[in-house]
Amino acid sequence: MVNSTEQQTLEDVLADLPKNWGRWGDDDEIGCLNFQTPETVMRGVSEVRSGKVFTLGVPIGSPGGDPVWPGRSGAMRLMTQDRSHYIAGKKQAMPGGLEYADDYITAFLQGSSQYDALGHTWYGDQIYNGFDAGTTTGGMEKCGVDKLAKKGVVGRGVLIDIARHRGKASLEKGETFSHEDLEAAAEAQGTTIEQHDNLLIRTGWLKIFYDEGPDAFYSGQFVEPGLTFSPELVRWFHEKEIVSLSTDTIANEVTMDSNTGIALPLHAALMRNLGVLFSEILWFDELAVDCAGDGRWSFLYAGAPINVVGGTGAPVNPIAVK
Ligand code: UVW
Repeated sequence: MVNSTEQQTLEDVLADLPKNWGRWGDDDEIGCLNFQTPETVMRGVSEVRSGKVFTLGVPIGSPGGDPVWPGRSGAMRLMTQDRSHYIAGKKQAMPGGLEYADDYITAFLQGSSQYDALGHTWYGDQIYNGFDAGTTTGGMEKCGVDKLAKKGVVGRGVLIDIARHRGKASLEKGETFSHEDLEAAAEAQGTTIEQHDNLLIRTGWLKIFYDEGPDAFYSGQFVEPGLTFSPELVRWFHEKEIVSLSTDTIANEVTMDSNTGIALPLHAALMRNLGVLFSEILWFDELAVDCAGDGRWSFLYAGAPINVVGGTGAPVNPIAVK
């Protein structure tokens, strides 16, 4: 338990826990994505039964705003030309009469459904695989999201609906769950979390943003519900060799670990030390309803972040095929 006078550090808490540094060589920048092979992709393909497709990305640039980590802002989309430009005589149709509309967005690369690059977070001056944290300066020289984009993430996906398991529309602020809760929910759902899976967890948290609005979502202290740190949980991820972790929250874990007083310890233990891919701000509601309907919670999962050179993360609209 935390000593109330002394702040524990990630160095203390994670010292004896597993790391995958060097496992795939000193140059590796894709971590647990190395577990993805033609065989694991085909294991995902073998889950397809009906051809039903679910897209898991949230809207980008919604008029009501997009859910983002406090301090970031949602995407802004701006038109550079549209029909009004032709009417005003500012643009001429192309030879033959073709006209077109154009726009651009300004957006945090972490500000919508996205994959984090493996170098996105660190402690102790080193990012994943021991690269110097200085390599993040001015752009991700190492472990940028482009490295993940080139390979893409494809394989068996399994959805664990913790909110449904607990009989709630949404988990509450700061509500936690462990790997044991994931296993219990999987058993209740009649599914299994397997080696090399892409693990999707539904908490219902983003529903609050979309159903009740940003004021309700951000009211009071920002403490999302989510997975909570324990040494056993880190070992469970290590043994399961989970490729990617995706949730319908902004940061994939409870914001503040109440036992240690450490913020976002799983970004350190799982992403930085094990190389587990993090994908955040996803939408699982329609998929969850369908899974509850047919009792099948596993599917082919496919997601590739857009290929932003040196990016700390990048948007993705993953697809589940049942
Ligand atoms: C932070 O970087 C704080 O969180 P996220 O991984 O959600 O972008």
